[in-house]
Amino acid sequence: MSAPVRIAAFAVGLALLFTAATVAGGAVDPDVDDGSGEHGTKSEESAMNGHETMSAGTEALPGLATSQAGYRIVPAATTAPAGPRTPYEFTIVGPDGEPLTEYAVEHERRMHLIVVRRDFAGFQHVHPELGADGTWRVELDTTLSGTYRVFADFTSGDGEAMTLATDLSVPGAFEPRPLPMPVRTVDAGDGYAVRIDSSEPEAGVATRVEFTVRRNGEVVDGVQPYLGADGHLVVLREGDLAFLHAHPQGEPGGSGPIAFDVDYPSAGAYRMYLQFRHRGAIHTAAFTELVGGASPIAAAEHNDRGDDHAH
Ligand SMILES: [Cu+2]
Repeated sequence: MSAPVRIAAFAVGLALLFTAATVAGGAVDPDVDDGSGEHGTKSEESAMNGHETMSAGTEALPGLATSQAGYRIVPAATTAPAGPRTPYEFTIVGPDGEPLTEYAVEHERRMHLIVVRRDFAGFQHVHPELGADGTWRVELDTTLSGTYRVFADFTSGDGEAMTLATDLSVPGAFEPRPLPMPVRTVDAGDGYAVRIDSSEPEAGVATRVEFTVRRNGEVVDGVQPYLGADGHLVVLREGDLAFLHAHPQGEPGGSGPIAFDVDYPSAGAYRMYLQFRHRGAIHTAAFTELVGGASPIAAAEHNDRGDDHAH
């Protein structure tokens, strides 16, 4: 196909996808869908009646709230200077109003802190240290200016598992990055490439997602256990950055692809970060997945812009 023909075909495909997304929009948004196709007034009625607004996929998705079950995340500051090693402190305040000091160990740690800029740039997964007074401390890479989402993933000493989130703003010139296009194989740096394989992702059904790690072209068999599994997967929904828990399949130290079951709560675009350990180092591979009638607008925008944002 010549270049102009390919571009034209791409534009037509885009238009079709845009139409499909517009049509599907009402059907896939649980807050709006009432089956009648009359979205405006009916959804307002539903909201007022309080029914149909808590259908599957909308209730208590992790990572959308600063508080849950009486627990809340309290950052020492909501802004931080730009820099590669920026101190960050926070506490989890319990239902009794006191900083929580008792935590259960999950995936080998008492606290998992996931930090990512709201446009999915600058992903970090760090493990803060707990002070005797309940203050968690860690250093973050805030080199990129903009607003970050900070997810505290933990289980209280009482066994309450939750993901609380808050924003962190870093002043300076903000260069938003469009959502990367979905591709099957991504570069994870240091000679590593990771391929994603999954059945057609569908909202509301556990989707098996498998990752195959290659190093310098050769399949790596037997990655080292990391946080009690062969890999760690963080999945975030575009738009609101809902935080999905992915469940690793198989025993740590297994051979073959690294497998997870992912529960996508809705159609949409998702960014997922696979972390694995090989030869003593942690590597991260980031993927974009489009689930069930997702709008690829943001991804297409990226395609139009090409490598403008590659530094
Ligand atoms: Cu962690």
